Amino acid sequence: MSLAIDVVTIFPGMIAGPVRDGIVGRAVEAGLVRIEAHDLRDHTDDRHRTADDSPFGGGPGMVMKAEPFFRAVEAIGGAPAERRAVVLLSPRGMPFDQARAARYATLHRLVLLCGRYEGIDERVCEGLAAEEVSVGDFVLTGGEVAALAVIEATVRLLPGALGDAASAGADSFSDGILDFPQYTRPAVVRGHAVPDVLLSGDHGRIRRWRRKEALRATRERRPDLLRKAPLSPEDAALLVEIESEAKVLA
Ligand code: JF5
Repeated sequence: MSLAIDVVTIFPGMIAGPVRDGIVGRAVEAGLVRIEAHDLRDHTDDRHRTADDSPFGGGPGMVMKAEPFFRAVEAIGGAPAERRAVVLLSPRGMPFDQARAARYATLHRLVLLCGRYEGIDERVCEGLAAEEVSVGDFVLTGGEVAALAVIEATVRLLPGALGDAASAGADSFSDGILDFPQYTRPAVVRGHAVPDVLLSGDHGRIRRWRRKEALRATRERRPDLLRKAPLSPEDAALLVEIESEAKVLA
């Protein structure tokens, strides 16, 4: 049984276009995943197809009404609860990460709900047992771009989605730290040379250099990841080197 992804949105075109391209489009073509965007307004019940209303308790802006989301998800239909997730994209959500993408890639059904304005009536989350998820600490104008990020991160993990050359196992985050830097021809670009070690043909030295630069980037940019990552005794030794190099520069 393959994965089906259903997106509920007032802008289905924001999803339908992007999922035709690239790795995701190819996975759809290959039958690894079905992706459908549903217009929330098809599940409203007034002449104006109203999807929002003013907030109880007052305040600025509008809140998305609950009932159209309930109807949309009922129309989508189910899968066994342990093989399905309903996910609401919002800056209030739990952080989306590689582990969550890996879990979504094991499901039969993933339902993504896109909010806009000041948010979605809280009873949608309660009533549909939805998990509220955020793709980062910033505010978008709607959940659609966040839903696309979840779709990409999930679909590329489906068996067969990446060519045999590429592999999801070799990415940033597959071992909890950032990737090492990459270089390609020519050997000098606008006066900037490739590190000599990468031209040496010495695969032991290259492996060690890459691990060290991955650790250096993680220490510099994402010290939070470094504290959680499973580090070997060799990693610890490389970090000591990096630390003393950083002191010299300081
Ligand atoms: C949204 C209310 C949803 O801005 C986001 C978002 C940021 N990270 N992950 C999702 O979603 C749109 C904005 C305001 C609900």
